[in-house]
Amino acid sequence: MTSASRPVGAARLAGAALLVIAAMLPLPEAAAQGKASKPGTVFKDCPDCPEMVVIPPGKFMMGVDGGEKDRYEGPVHQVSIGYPFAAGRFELTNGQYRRFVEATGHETAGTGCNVFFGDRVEAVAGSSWADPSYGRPIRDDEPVACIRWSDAKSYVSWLAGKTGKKYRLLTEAEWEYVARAGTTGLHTWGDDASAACRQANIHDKSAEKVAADKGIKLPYSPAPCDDGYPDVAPVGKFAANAFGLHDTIGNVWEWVEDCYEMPYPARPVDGSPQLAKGCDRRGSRGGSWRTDFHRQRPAFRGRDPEALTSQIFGTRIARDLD
Ligand SMILES: [Ca+2]
Ligand SMILES: [Ca+2]
Repeated sequence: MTSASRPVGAARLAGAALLVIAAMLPLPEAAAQGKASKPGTVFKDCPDCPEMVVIPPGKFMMGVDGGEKDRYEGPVHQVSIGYPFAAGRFELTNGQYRRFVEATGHETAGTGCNVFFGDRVEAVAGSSWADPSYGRPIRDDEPVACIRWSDAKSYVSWLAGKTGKKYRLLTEAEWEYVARAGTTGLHTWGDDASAACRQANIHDKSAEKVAADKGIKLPYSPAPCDDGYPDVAPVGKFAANAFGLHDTIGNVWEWVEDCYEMPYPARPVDGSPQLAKGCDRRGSRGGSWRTDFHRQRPAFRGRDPEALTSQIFGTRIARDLD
């Protein structure tokens, strides 16, 4: 079900209206510069910069004492984030990434992006963020995909230079904190799996039907609901979480700063990234429109080589407050 056709509560409508009004008004100077650390404040540092949301300091329990074979997600440990920061309200979009590429001439190298063809994945020569092989042109309001971890890093470095602000990737702990947004269960939508399609563009019944119509039996089961998007969705089509962020779970995986280390080391537990033990793989979080439903959890830890490009891999940026 799309947001356009979904019944919307009065409170949500009021919230959306406020955001629209806020977007139309000149930003107060403090907010425009990110100095207003009131949680939930939405700001951007230039007219076409990504919208950022102020996230409050807080504590949460990171991880799950379980996971798939060889993918232990624990030990569960308390993380104390003692500072406010800003996180992208949405995944980084094609339009935002395009401005970076046009300004810098940055090239995404590689042999081609990994693309899904039914039940198999194949690197397609010539495919790239500009053409992730959707079989149609990309839209500026869709999340950028087919970017390497290093491309995401190059983007935030450029944006930091352009704005004079401390843009960076989210750390793995920060990502789980903002994705949980106060929830403590396995899934952010609770125990009712059919509720997933109101929150996230995930592998759903619409995706299963598109595959079935082509005679393809996918290797894993969809969510027991229809989210209206068999493949990637424009950002912000699904409900925001309690921090005001959209699409943390689903749509595209989001590269984070950390080196993947399993199990979690004893440190850090203060929101900073785990970089001490080497980076043969980087963290990626949240699942995607083409991910097994059981991985669509805030604690699930993607782990992939920095140079990987995939049709279902993008990012979400962060920024230190002044
Ligand atoms: Ca979907
Ligand atoms: Ca996502």
